[in-house]
Amino acid sequence: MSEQTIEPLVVLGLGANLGNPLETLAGVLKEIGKLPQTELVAVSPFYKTAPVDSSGPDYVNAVCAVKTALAPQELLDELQRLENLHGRVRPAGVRNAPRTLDLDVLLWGSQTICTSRLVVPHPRMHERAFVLRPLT
Ligand code: A4P
Ligand code: MG
Repeated sequence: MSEQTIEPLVVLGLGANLGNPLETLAGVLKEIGKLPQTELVAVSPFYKTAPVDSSGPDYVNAVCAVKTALAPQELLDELQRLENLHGRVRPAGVRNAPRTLDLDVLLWGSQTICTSRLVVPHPRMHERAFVLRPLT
């Protein structure tokens, strides 16, 4: 029997409220689909949401599901590279600053991950309608 690796379903949260959020989310979904060893398997509708513990214009939020052979930290590196590519700025000392693009790892199959760079399931996802609505 040949050996087969079963990749867990990884769920990502996408959010933006600066620049052109619709264009950014559509563009980054294509880029996520082209990441190495990664397949984009599902995308939720896009939702317009009021900022929660944040400021600035309304957000556009969505979630997507991928299968990937990347390790969690490797996927996080790729996601942060895409955030930077789309002009993400992190002003020092401002929590939940408005942003051109935020990519969060919400779920990694049924795994829990707790490292200095990555906590999965995302600790605040269950409190946030802008995550839960696209997930359902
Ligand atoms: N990090 C740890 N765990 C993770 C994870 N599961 N996914 C670390 C991604 N990153 C994770 O992230 C800061 C650090 O968290 C990273 O360096 C990574 O190593 P960040 O993206 O710079 O900061 P952030 O996005 O402000 O933090 P976070 O925790 O993602 O914020 P929240 O809690 O998600 O809140 N309102 C609406 N309507 N829509 C939104 O999308 N987003 C936020 C951000 C607030 N209000 C919002 C929205
Ligand atoms: Mg984030």
